[in-house]
Amino acid sequence: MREDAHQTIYLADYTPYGFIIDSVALQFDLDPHITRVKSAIAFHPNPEATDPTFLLNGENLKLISAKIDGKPVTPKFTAEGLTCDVPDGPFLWEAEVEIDPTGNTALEGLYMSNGMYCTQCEAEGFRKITYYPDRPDVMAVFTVTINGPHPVLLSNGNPISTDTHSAQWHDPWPKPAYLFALVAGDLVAHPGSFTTKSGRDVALNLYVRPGDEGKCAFGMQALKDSMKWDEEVYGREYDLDLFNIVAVDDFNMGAMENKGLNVFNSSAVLASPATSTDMNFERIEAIIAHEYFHNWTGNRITCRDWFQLCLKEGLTVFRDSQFTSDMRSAPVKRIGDVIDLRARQFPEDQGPLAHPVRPASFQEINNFYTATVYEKGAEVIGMLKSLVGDQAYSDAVDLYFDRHDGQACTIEDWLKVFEDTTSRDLTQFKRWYSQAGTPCLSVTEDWDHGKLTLNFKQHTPPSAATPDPQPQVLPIAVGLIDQDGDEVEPTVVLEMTQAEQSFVFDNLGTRPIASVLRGFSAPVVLTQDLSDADRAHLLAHDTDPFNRWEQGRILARKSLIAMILEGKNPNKDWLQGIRAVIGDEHLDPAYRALMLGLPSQSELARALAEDGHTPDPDIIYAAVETTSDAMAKSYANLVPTLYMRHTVTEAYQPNAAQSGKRALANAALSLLTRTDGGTAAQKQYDAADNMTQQLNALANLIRVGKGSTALQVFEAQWRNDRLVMDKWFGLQVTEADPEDAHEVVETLTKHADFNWKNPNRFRSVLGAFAANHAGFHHASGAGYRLLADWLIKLDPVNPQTTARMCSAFQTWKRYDANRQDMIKTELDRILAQPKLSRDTKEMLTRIRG
Ligand code: 0A1
Ligand code: ZN
Repeated sequence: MREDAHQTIYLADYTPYGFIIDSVALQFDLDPHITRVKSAIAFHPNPEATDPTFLLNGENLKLISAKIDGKPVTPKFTAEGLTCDVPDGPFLWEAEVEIDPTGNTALEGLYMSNGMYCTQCEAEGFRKITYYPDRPDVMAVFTVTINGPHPVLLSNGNPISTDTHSAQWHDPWPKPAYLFALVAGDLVAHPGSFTTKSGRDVALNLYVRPGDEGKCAFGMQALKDSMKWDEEVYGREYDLDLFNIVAVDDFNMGAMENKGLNVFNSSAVLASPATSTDMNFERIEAIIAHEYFHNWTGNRITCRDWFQLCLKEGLTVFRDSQFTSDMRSAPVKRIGDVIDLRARQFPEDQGPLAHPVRPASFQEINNFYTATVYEKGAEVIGMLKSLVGDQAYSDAVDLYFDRHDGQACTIEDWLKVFEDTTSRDLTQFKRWYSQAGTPCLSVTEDWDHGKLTLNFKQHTPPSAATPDPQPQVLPIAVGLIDQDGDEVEPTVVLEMTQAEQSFVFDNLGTRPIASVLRGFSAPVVLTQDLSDADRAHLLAHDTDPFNRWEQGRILARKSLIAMILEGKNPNKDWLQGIRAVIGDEHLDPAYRALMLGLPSQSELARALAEDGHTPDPDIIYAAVETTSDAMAKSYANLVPTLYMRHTVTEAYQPNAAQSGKRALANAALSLLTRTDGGTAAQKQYDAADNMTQQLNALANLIRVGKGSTALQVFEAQWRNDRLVMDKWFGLQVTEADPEDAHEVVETLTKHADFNWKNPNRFRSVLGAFAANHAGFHHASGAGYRLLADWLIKLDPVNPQTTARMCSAFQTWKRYDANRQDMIKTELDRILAQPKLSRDTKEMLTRIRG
């Protein structure tokens, strides 16, 4: 057991493991309370290692027996697990341990969910199953025997024998322990098949609990689409005869890429039109793709150590976003990703939790499955691709697969394939992996007789993680739009490497408007010296869909901030500019729906804080409400047509075309509700035959205070569907008036179905509460107290989910002294809990600063 709860682990201290594993045989005798795990592991010394200590990690294990080469041994227990004297040459370690899957509420290692056994081993969960070198650079071939009275007994790889109550599995591909998986239970399979481009027939199964069979078809199709896409775009074929996915109700994250046996949070795989929204469908498609793509970027080539997490995660997020762009609309996906990056990664990068994409140290690795590692990690790959170009990117990635297949790698290995294929020196680019903080980029212009000079300056605010940031390599995509709205310079990627740098565009007739950072070509905060009229011009004419949207967004933000700080009315030019776009029938409805979105309240709080103001959550809330009312009024003659025209009447399909229309119709409905008091929403609710329509209608009814009957009807209809009930819980919190949000939360947590030990249910209420900006930041401090109470309650049961939710407090220094004091009190109260988990302690200590 790790007794030293605060040991910091450093990237710089990496040393290879002292032994190589030739084979692993495991036998599980399943029992809900006393599961026996027998292991037989063949080791030989690693000639490349300098430290010959034989250390096996172990946590919460009861050792029954241990043998080396058949002779009983008495190991020494350490903070990490155990050590033992071993022979100089090859030897066989055999052990038997006892574990308690039912008592494992942390959902790491082997645990139970609704009567089924399942495992979660990333990052360090395997050590809760048996004694083992639980580190990603130790890769081995596993053979697994499972004994238990369950119809379905699954592990990684291919089945080699299956009897009633016993199954044997063999995974021919060497893998680190974090990719191990076992599932056992009374499950039903939704089968499918795929033939790879070289003709290998792969059996596919989606295993679910009885009753969920009707929610499998979409996930299965998404899996087939992903397999095909990875062959076509990356040339990567699947490498086993079988690919299994299992849906589990109790899961800390979205899903897990275990070799040949992906385990999914049921919310990330089960879908049907009646129970899932369009957004659910899109998310499920993306997560299935993500986990499948890990088979090459993560499993065949894995990470040397956990500091390299972004090697697999950044690249795999980048790949899944390419997939979604190809399956759906690329501009809509890009805008969604940027909204998400700004909402989740920017606050992390600009606050006390800031860390580089490749952190240099950690206490609890589970705390580093962050938006920085994942989403900024993906942005870094995108920048690399735009710097080297599409062909060179593809050549470099091919070389990566050729050179490193079967290895546990580092970011250095990844960058080297780019250096070798392009002859570029990526030393400076590597700062993206080692520096925390969001760079601030500013641009000014000089115009001189047909010559436009763009003068850029970059500066990254220092942080505890990076006290002295150096200039980054910034790919800045720029195009020029003239006064007639024509593009006079198509997109070029400027490569900025210095703190200050100018770029010249020559031979221009009249002075154009610069469309800068097209496609959000680098994850920075851009300040551009553009008049509102120029922004409105780009909103109307920019050929880059991202920047067109971005100009509308900036104008909206400026309008809102002027209202918040100076009590101004909504900016008429912005309202008019947006009207032209949303009324343009040539544009994709999904894109027009995005144009109707406003910056979130927390984004406004961040923008205010960036400009040196103290955000007042109540004033921000009021400004967003007033602006939405103004939009409803200003577009009143357009909204009913928009709504009617885009209400889909054909049979529901979760595809991009239909979901885009529904997104626009629902954006229109939320404006319409502001003028008709909920009549159209009630009609939509009553007529809805799919969850997108039903849930949106319900949200609008709650917003105008007419939701109570519909909420009761909804509950009666969906009482037995846990995923839909998560929505029912969540929506009431999201849509709650900030004044009563904490009371709504208190009432919901007393509901008989509020099973707080289930991470999805906990997040549906407390996670949604943290996202209700003005409700959570209520001036009384009731919101802070309430969340802290629940974090204190959850921590002993599930440290990982508790620690992740602590990030609700990460922006505390933005707010006024009163709120800061109240938050500090709550942080200290949680920190003072005896036996606080390492996860939560590390998070709160960093947040507290
Ligand atoms: N590797 C998975 C995410 C994941 C990470 C940790 C987990 O438990 C601590 C579970 C899943 C992915 O990227 O999808
Ligand atoms: Zn991943």
